[in-house]
Amino acid sequence: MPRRLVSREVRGQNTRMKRPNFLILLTDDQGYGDAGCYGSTDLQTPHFDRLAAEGCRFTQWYSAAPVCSASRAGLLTGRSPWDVGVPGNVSAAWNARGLHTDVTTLPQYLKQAGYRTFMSGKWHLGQQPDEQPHRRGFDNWFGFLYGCIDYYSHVFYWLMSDGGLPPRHDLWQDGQEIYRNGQYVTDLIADQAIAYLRQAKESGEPFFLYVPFNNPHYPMQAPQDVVERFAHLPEDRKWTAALMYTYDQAVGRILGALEDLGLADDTVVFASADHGPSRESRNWPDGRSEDIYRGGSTGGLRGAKFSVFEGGIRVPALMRWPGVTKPGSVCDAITHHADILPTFTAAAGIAPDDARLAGGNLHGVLTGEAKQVRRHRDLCWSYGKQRAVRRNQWKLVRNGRDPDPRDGNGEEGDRLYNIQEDPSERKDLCAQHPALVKELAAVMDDAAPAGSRQ
Ligand SMILES: [Ca+2]
Repeated sequence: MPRRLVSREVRGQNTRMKRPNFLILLTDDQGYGDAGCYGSTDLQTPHFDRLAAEGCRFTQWYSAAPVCSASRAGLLTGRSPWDVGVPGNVSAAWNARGLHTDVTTLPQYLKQAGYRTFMSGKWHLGQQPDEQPHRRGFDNWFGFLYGCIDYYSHVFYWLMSDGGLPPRHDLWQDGQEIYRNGQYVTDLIADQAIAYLRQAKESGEPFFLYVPFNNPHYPMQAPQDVVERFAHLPEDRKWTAALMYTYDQAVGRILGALEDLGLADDTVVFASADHGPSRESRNWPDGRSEDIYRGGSTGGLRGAKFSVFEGGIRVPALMRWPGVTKPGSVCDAITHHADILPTFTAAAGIAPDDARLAGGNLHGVLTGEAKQVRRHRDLCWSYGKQRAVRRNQWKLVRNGRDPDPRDGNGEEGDRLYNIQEDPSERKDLCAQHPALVKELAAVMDDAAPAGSRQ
């Protein structure tokens, strides 16, 4: 263990951290098995893994949804995505609307507590002028508004032959279009985050820095020398490995800056993913439409992106909170993106008392004082016709879908699984526990009624 880490822990224990800074690092389509600290042996993620060694690794962390926009809506509002206008992905259509503008976001809450706020990376919660990050709680921001961009030209594209849209340049600073043609966007996102850390250090004010990367989302682009590092892997895994590598290098630079600036002791770092890996054929760099892409790993869980099975919503998650999390600790509690807002706002001293919040404060499970997170109701998911609800070891899944045809098409109707004994969700126990099924179905119907928008 490096010497400076030891000294930081000692200081963290002796001086109770007041109003910590918050840093969120988010990946796009990183599966539960896509990191060394989650069992991968072929990826290289030493900086991400270092957060696990220095903080807490979660084994049952859930994203708010199996798609980009809805997941981010849950993370940044603490509410159910379909409850805040984002039941699925925000469309790129010119007149599409995103996250409801009357919903208070995490950066807005933190600004009420005197925090500075900055975003560097992907937004995907609404591209209209009143929906952009600087109108939704971020003092300043850098990045892109749509679901993904070319890593070098920063053009949003969707194959025209796939019912898509014409290419559109999508790189912005505080709502003004900027051009950084030829520069790898992962590096640009890290550069902006590091520049912001320097400013924040100078100001002496507490800050919230949100860094949602494009990686390892398509288009699969990385410097040639990085791709060649993974040339020995299967073709699809090679690309995911390259994109996870460039992400990890960026994380290393940001964490290094945090330490060099003397901010690490006072900063809570949370690193996670928006949802499980993508099986979409457009992941293939050559645009092959007939081949399922299996470059991302769910770590053996069923499902993937677009599915409420575990592989679609259970994600890697690490938290380093000096003085709160123990180095190298593992948390098995059921935890969720919506827990971030209640946790961070409480630490900032402004916990909102809102029954519409889907999450609860993580502090107790982080210190070991509590076994479970207290929430207003059981955690629910809704995407299209799919529904899921989790209570203790039980998970009820309705119309669960398998995005990889190799696994079948999923099943219509309700299925009850014991996630502790059957994490791959294969053994339906509805017949054995009819009363529980009825109870969980009622929770699910109440949270996300059938017919609610996708
Ligand atoms: Ca995504």
